[in-house]
Amino acid sequence: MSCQNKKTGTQEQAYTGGEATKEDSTKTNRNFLNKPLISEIYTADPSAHVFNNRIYIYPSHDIESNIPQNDNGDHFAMRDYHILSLDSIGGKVTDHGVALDMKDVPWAGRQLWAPDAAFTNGKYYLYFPAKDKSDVFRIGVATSSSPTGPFKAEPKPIEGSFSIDPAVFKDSDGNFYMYFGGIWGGQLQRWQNGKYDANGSKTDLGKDNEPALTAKVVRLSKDMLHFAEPVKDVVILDKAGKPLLTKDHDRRFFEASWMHKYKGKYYFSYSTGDTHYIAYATGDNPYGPFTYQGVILNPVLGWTNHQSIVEVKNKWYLFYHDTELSNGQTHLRNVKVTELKHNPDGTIQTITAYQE
Ligand code: FUB
Repeated sequence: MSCQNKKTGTQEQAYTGGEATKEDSTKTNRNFLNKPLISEIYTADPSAHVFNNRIYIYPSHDIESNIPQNDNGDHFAMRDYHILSLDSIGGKVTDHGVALDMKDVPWAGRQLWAPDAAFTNGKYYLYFPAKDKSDVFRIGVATSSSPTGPFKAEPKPIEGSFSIDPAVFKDSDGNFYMYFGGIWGGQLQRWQNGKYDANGSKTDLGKDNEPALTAKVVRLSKDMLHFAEPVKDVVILDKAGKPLLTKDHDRRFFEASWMHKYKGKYYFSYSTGDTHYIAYATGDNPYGPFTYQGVILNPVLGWTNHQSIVEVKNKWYLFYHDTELSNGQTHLRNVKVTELKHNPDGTIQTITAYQE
């Protein structure tokens, strides 16, 4: 399957497209806005948190698997997690080595994708998606007494979990919520009847004029190891109050959920996948509905785009990735950080990750 990159006008493939976007960057000779945070290993999907006044980044650890690229994202064949930390933005970045290896996750079959972490009850919790032995994405949890691990995985995935990209948000009242899901390779379209449809399409998401598939949200139990309630839809509305439609590729949810709270408002951000934006929508409570507001990050070099948004010492930062280090190989990414600015009316200034 191929699709059009609306920004560049280049043809590219679903979940692949490395060559097309590489050409785009080299042709236009643009300079990157930020440097990779580390260059010894490939890292992606950075979920950043401040724990005890230090910044910790929980990324995917990209590797060259030599698996051919396809719509399923099989070439994203990651096998472990490394945690990064730094004492301030711009400071030295430490790679703390392997924090969790797939061989120590009893239920996992392949593909450790985008993780996140949380701290409470005196423990650190690492949440991660992986395909189980039946090749169905589930979300697991592992615990540690240290933010950098090593983490010990629970013997089974979280009951009732499915799909990818968990992002765990702590609300001001102490409740934790997990946002998750991803279409295409993330398998969300195969869960439309509440059960996994192994024969469901890889990319068919329903009728163009129907509401788009949504991310999911669920409150976590006090022990952080279970869902405390049934999973709900994260509905994104347009300014007229209508749900975004399947055909609205520029605005509808694809993957990479994140939640941050600013001046009492809830900001749900996400990737639009095949149109490569990081977009956001705002609401009045953790469940939404959320109203679409705009683009946070324009397409980067590489097919995927994935963010986290964190306040550090009274400034806000966007952690993201691109493929500068591998010169556009879409499954070999590197994490970066840049400042994010909220306008006085609460909207977010759009970032382009190249220097003008
Ligand atoms: O890293 C594998 C997948 O690529 C992530 O789960 C998605 O968000 C995309 O970045």
